[in-house]
Amino acid sequence: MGILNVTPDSFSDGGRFFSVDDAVAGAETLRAEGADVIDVGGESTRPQGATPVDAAEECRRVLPVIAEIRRRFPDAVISVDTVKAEVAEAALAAGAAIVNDVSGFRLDERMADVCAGASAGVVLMHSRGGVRDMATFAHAQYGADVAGEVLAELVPRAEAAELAGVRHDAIALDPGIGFSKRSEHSLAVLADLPRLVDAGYPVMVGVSRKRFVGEITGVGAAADRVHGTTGANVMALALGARIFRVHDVAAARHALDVGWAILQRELTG
Ligand code: HH2
Repeated sequence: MGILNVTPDSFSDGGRFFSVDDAVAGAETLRAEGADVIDVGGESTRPQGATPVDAAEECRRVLPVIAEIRRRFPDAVISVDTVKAEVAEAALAAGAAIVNDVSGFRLDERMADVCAGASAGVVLMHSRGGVRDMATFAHAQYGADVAGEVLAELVPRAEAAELAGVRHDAIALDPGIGFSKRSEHSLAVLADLPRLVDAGYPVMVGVSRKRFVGEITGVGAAADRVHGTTGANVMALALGARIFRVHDVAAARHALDVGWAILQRELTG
């Protein structure tokens, strides 16, 4: 899954794709590099002072981009990164097929109905708090079993979505790396990914350029964290993750294709 942030303030690439033309060119590059899904986001959750935007502004940012990607690349699979049902509904109508909700359907109770009604795929990510503080440490309090707490908070979200009519096989779970988690918490949930896999849904991870990668490698500039990101992605693959949300698609595609070929003992990525 290639990341297309149509925001002025995302933590590592804010402002790059703020016009429709630039965003569509960005989507074309992500596809050419091997992305199977384009994840379009119009609201940043960046750690330092994310500014929530209203649904109208978020729609203004993402809808023309989604519609144009759909028009230019009819076979593209588009997801929309939003916590708002109004935005999800409009994005699905404009051509998105997947709703990626970093609140795991916590922040807008209409999300499940909207996704069920449109037969959308959904990504339910673990986080705590609201858009303004979910990527901070405000709610990063855990006991000894971090993955256990993430599971206890995330799996009921999936069950509630299913009760509202979202199909079981339309749901993926994401532990929310760096969301309401210090780096040690992110490492703990990554090491324990098999427990998340055992919950019975495909697992997605978003490790790309994140803080824990910078802390381990000593690379300060987010855009320069590609090699550390590769290490995290390949390890996550080995531990059972199957969807990888990344900025640097070519690096991830190549590394994960090779990792997958080893796991399958076959020369196909
Ligand atoms: N991380 C970010 C945003 N959306 N969605 C999922 N499912 N998993 C993630 O780990 C995830 C996500 C944060 O990264 P980015 O989009 O690069 O930055 P920003 O939040 O500033 O837009």
